Amino acid sequence: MKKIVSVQDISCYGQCSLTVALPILSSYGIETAIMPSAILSTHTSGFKNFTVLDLTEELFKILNHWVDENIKFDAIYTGYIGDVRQFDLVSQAKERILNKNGLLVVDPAMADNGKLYPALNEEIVLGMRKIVAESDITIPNITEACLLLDVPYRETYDLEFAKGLAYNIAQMGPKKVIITGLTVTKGKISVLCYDKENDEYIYNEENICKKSYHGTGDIFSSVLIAHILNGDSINDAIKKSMIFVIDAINKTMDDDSHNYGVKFEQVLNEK
Ligand code: PXL
Repeated sequence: MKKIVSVQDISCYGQCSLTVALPILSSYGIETAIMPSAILSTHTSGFKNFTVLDLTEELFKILNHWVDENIKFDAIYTGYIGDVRQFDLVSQAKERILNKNGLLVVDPAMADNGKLYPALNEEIVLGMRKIVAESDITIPNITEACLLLDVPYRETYDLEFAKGLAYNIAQMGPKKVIITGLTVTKGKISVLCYDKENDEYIYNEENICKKSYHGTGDIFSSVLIAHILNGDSINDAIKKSMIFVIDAINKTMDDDSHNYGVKFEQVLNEK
């Protein structure tokens, strides 16, 4: 049984970060530990006056205790990080609690639709660059890919532009760069992976969904990591993760009162 630790916040309400990563990874038979980076009343997109309790100092204590207990993981999966000190924590965790052939997977969850999330700033972008450089796999959306490379965000672009982003992020360090949320063909949503070890691009397209929702990036990353840890090829893992997210959106779209996240639980029950 594979063992993973996920470093991201608990948004107590809103179907994102740890409240989606934990159930999804567990349902795929992966033992999942957590390093809750902060506790927020809700996520920060679409809710006003959310509360935040930072847990940075606690995370260092948790790490030290796990080192004393000789606890190790097959993967570390990071998502939204709200405090710059936590980038060092991730680097230390890689050194101290990741198995020799373990994977550091960084979803640099910090921006969407051309904008940083409301509570974040440029220092977070710099920190994300540092842990992306140390990662084995990174999963930015197109906005995050532009921020990682300091390239101006564009609403329209072609596949060559996306390939350039993926290639250049791979030069920062990671072996695989998976860019999500691309629209290079009208009416389609796509994901592009650059696999540096095989010097190959893997491209998948699906029909676009009529609505977009918060938290779908976290769901995509969690399903993707589950498939990778369970031994699927990267292409199969990407395809299955795309279908999972699209199914979850389809199950949510007819409920106008449910606009803060998607009903991924129903997809989990059917798989
Ligand atoms: O889904 C990314 C995410 C995670 N955690 C928090 C967020 C966001 C996006 O806004 O605000 C707290």
